[in-house]
Amino acid sequence: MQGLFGRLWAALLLGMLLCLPTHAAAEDGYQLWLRYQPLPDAQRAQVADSILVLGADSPAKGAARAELQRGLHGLLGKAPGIVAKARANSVVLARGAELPAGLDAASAVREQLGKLGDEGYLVRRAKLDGLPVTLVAANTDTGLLYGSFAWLRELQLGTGADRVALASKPALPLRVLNHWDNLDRSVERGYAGQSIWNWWELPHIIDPRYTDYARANASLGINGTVLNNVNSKAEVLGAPFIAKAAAIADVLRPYGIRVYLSVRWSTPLEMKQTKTADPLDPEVAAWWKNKADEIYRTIPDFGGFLVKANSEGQPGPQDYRRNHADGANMLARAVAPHKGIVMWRAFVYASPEESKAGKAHDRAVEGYDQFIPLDGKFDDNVLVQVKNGAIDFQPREPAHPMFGAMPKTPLIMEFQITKEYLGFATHLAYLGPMFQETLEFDTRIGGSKVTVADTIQGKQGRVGGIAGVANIGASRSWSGSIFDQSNWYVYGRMAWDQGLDSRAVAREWAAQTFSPEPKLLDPVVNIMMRSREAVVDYMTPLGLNHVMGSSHHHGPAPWVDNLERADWNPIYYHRAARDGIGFDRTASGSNAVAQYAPEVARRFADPKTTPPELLLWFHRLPWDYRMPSGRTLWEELVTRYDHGVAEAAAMQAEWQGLKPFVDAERFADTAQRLAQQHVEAQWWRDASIAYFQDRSGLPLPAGVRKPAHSLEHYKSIRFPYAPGI
Ligand code: GCW
Repeated sequence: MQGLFGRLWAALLLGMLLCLPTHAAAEDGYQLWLRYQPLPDAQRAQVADSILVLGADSPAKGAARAELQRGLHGLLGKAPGIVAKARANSVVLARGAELPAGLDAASAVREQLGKLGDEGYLVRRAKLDGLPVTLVAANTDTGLLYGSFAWLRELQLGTGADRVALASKPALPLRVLNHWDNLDRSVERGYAGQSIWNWWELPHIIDPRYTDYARANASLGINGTVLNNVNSKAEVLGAPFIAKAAAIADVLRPYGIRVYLSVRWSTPLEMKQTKTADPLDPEVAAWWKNKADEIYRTIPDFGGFLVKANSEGQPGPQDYRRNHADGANMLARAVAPHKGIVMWRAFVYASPEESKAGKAHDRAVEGYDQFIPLDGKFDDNVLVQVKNGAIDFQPREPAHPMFGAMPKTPLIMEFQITKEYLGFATHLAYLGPMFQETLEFDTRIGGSKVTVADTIQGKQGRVGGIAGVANIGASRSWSGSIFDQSNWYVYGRMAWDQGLDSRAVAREWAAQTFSPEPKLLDPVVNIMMRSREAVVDYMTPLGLNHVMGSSHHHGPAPWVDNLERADWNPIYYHRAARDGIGFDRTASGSNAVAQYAPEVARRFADPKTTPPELLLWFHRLPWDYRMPSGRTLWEELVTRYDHGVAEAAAMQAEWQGLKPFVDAERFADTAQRLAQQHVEAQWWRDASIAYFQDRSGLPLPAGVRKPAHSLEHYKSIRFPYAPGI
């Protein structure tokens, strides 16, 4: 009996212990990179324990002060005082116009602020009334908020308070997230749970999470968010949804974030308030003007509209034989009186005529073909939003030829942060190197170096921008996995500064997300930096693309050949047969290479000068084509698949070594995902090799492992309930 009681007691005690909130239990990823863990003793010196905010109060200053309070409380273990007069080491927030008389460096600060624009900031040590302080200065309250976040970031990275000296401003004025969130809270291509926007409960019930969302974005300098899916619905522009959007805008405003809406072209027609959606019809234009006025009455700083028109079944001006400029300009005129903008997407892949004629074409040339003739025809407040590559967010694409080809039109870069084609939230793939690769791509427009980043900086006094399709959802970790948070992070950091190095950003993110301990940082950064290339290798090596499962895009399906449109089928993209593989985009094929500047076109026109990573994107080659490695194309392809799988295994092994440095919860979650990634990498490799071997009719190179199953087996796998569709 006693034994049984003893055991019961022990079980009860254990149960109680397990229920106690422990430090590790809090590490579910919710805090993102804003964890503010206690600083080591050596680093505490001169970190402020008091905050002095100068000048008139404002919501943005309030947000900055609240973040400093939260951050310093975490870093120092005690709440900082809010003071009315500087104390030793106070952190002092002041706009240029509010710099106090007793500040020793005032004129130098003013001079520097002169170069930092509306959103830039300055953080430096200074003396105020003879006392050493940390000064955060900016020209606007939003700048002060950004400066506060930047200072907290430096402290989290381990920089001593006396050594922090920052001056920064964003290159691009428009740094936005695109949510593909539907009104029923499902998220197109979302792998992190439902939409964070609880449309049903809005506008009366405000989830505190909206504020944490705003904080996370403001910490990176993201200053706009498109709340709803580009596959939009007319209801978005009904009064109830405008009120909901207004409630979100109220929460985001202090954080310098404007809201935008995706609008459906045919809205007035569907609402039965006009008889057509022809952009040149005065009744239609008047409807949009009234609608814009109505929105601005409730959201005075509303950003504007994002539009997906005549793309993938969405209605648009071409339905009325008008072009994209006709459509964009009509909307632009509706928002122009309120200083709003229109972001018009260039993701189109066939004109109506061509679809009708069933003409064989190259999907990669469509955006350029439809938009380049319109250069110079867009109103001043229209920006054309271009995906990073000409097909569709593949693991690797060459930069879209539209960058650099529209000298009179400001462009927005559209990256996809959510990993629709890179393993959802299961696979670890840090996208920093991919973003960097595109931004650094040399368009050679005009014969000298002009990077893609240069081409989005705005033209002729008109601003450019950058957009990222969000990977944010209602899951506790926001992004579905811890490492997917790094993709939100690196997007935001590169949106602020396109010159940042992806490795440095990975380090920054990892230091804040886990710890600045080098024994942890080096391996984590190593895993991150090899991860995207691993995915490319086991999914789409050598420039292959669009070989994923139909519609959900999960897993390999290079064999698919029966979809309604030719250019939805994987076989359209890889063209593998007995005599070779790849898409000929040279003059003997679609001549898509001619859309690049001559120097770039020349490089891509010749397989010998095309980087192997893009070989089959531009060329159709025989299986025995000799690669720079000395291997045949077939051998090289198999080698790359194997390499991708080996990399997935190596990432998994490296993570195992990190157990002593990572809290149990995040360690286990990541370990499970890496294990599953390895399994799926094998599957990708096996199914792809089985299929391409069937096409090429070639034996496997010596020593290469046979696929685990028959091709028929891989073809039979179905995923009727995959997420994100
Ligand atoms: O990548 C494709 C996606 C669609 C998406 C479309 C687009 C929002 O598969 O889900 O639709 O691109 O960018 O419009």
